[in-house]
Amino acid sequence: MIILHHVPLARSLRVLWLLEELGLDYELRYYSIRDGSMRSPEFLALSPAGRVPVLEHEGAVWVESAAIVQMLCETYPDAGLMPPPGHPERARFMEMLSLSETVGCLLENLNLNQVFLRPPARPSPTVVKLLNARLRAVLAAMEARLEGDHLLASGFSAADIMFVYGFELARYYVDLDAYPRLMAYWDRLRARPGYQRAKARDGEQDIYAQAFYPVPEE
Ligand SMILES: N[C@@H](CCC(=O)N[C@@H](CS)C(=O)NCC(=O)O)C(=O)O
Repeated sequence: MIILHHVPLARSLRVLWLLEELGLDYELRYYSIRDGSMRSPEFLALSPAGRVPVLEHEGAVWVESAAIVQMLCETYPDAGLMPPPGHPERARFMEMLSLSETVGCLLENLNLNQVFLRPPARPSPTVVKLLNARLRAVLAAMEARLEGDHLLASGFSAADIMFVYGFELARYYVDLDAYPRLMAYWDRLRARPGYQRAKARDGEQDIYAQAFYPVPEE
């Protein structure tokens, strides 16, 4: 039995999409960052830091999306979603897993400042401006680097799943039209049946109340 503990539109969406690409049977358990469900003793017993994703798989409990993605790709190698050790694209794949979490952490900090902070606390316009510029710098670097249809020259891999999740969420903070190659790449990935099945099961997100969060005035 595989159980994915999931918050709609959170990093657990990466694992959800990968489970769909792998064609595995799994149960989804839904939580919200806002309703306290991730602070229950039952959830904290699985994820002591109170975060998703959590994956229960063959009797083991996994946290950290990049580690879960790597473990699943290694456990189900026939899907060919990760270059094995020694493969010429292995280093690039690992780099993309880490880079995806660089994007994830920038988004997390923007979320803290612009979505989750409650009055009387107020975001620092200077910090938000810096975070936003850093996010745009990573996306611009990826726009310049993307040469083919996917992050790896050999085709679709779990690195695309890791990265595109953050690219999609960046739309709340930056104008994605500034990255036409990444937009075309996103369109290609969105057309995948596995992506569409994952989105159909993702659930209603309650993180973002606006379609776009501009940098606040100084
Ligand atoms: N590096 C971790 C980050 C996990 C993480 O921070 N998840 C967020 C959702 S995207 C979370 O659970 N936040 C809950 C909270 O901050 O209370 C991963 O990739 O799994």
